[in-house]
Amino acid sequence: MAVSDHVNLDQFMAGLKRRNPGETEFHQAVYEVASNVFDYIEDKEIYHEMQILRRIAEPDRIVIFRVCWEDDNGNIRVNRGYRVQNNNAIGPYKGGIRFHPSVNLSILKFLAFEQTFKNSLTDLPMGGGKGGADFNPKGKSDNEIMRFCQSFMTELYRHIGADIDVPAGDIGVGAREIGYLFGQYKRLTNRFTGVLTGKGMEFGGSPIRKEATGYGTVYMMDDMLTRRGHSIEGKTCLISGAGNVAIYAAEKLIELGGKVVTMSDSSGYIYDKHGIDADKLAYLTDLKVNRRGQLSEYAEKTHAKHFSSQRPWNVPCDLAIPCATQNEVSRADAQTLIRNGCIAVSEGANMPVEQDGIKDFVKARVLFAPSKAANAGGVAISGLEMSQNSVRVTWSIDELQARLRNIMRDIHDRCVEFGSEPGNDYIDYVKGANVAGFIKVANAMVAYGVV
Ligand code: NDP
Ligand code: 2IT
Repeated sequence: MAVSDHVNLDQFMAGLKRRNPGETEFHQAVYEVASNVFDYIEDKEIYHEMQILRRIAEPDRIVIFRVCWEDDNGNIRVNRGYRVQNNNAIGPYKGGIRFHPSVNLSILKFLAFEQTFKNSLTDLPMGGGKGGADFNPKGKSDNEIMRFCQSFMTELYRHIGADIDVPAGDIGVGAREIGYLFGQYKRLTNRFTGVLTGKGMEFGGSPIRKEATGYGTVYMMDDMLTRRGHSIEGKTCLISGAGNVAIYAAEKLIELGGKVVTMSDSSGYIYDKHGIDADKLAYLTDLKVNRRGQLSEYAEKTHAKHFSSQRPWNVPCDLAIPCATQNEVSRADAQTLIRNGCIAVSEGANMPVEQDGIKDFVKARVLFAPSKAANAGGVAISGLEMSQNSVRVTWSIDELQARLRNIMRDIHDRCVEFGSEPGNDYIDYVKGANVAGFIKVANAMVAYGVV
């Protein structure tokens, strides 16, 4: 095979931007990985020769489709559905589905690209994918949600399968939506298979799937702090978001003796200087998950303050766990956190901190766990849900708790292995996660030759 001329990072990024114009989130995610991987592969000719990074940054396949549905007033509504199948070198495509009005190709390509490395880090056999629609679930009735999910699956079912592509939840897609999607898949194919994860316990779901992402993000925080002789006990923590990831991050943080003083949603954030305890969190969970309300109502019922349309990052803290959405921590927010004494950040959401903000955290030696490592606990338990479905068994809660804890510890340790530099005791977890995630996918692609 001919040895190709090496392109440098700038040339690589210029090519990526030319081929994917205007897709800023996708550019951002690829740059973060490429800037570390280019250093790592400098003296490893095979990865250059085989154009591995260029190939991982070109999705295997993208499906875009119309989703037509009827609202409760009899109006015909039209949305756009997507599935980005990024890479299946180490297992079937795997990754969530997002329903949010902001969903577009750039966001789903960034998420599918990230997922490829995240899933590799779990050490389970899963490739990377992501899907969704620009559908806004807010204010819709249960029947409207059901009709939308059924219409979405009526196209998607052709492209997925237990050994092909296994979607799950993400923003706007929780237990209710997974139930409707799975029901429609089963009806269309007459097959009961593990084609989705995050299912209800009655129909093949796994214990602790709903808790796994939030718990895992806190385990990563715990492992980073422990390595430096600190602990979560007594630390003040800012959490953003009030959805699946945020709620279970808060639960675990409180259990480990931390004090959670903020949570947020699209209405703004709440600040509870006494700390959100288990009872208040139960009230908040009922408000957000069962009644689909807004955090302003939480503030009315407790002593918390509600700050409309603002994010929580100016509140003094020791720890920060962003769990809402991408780019919710700007560079200025990162600098405020550093100034206020924050010592560690664990990303529950996907890519919540802007690129320059990450650089500032690293420069200030703030412990920083990037999302592809910190929030991998969710997809790890999804991978174990697939295993359980394949052999038609359900493992115990204790078994899954122990596996989640071990998987997160292994991910932490692999980040340390690949993120250490001689003579520097600060671990670059971003580099560690990118390089460790890359190696397994890259080696599988080398083994397959040019495909
Ligand atoms: P949910 O829909 O359950 O919760 C999302 C929360 O974030 C809600 O409180 C929502 O507010 C808020 N939010 C979402 N978008 C915005 C926005 N643009 N501005 C302000 N607030 C916003 O989603 P998840 O908890 O599942 O996902 C949160 C993050 O975690 C995402 O980045 C997702 O990709 C990531 N993630 C999720 C995993 C999972 O297993 N679910 C696994 C790994 C990562 P409101 O309630 O008002 O809508
Ligand atoms: O971003 C993610 O890792 C998820 N939304 C979960 C994916 C999954 O397949 O469980």
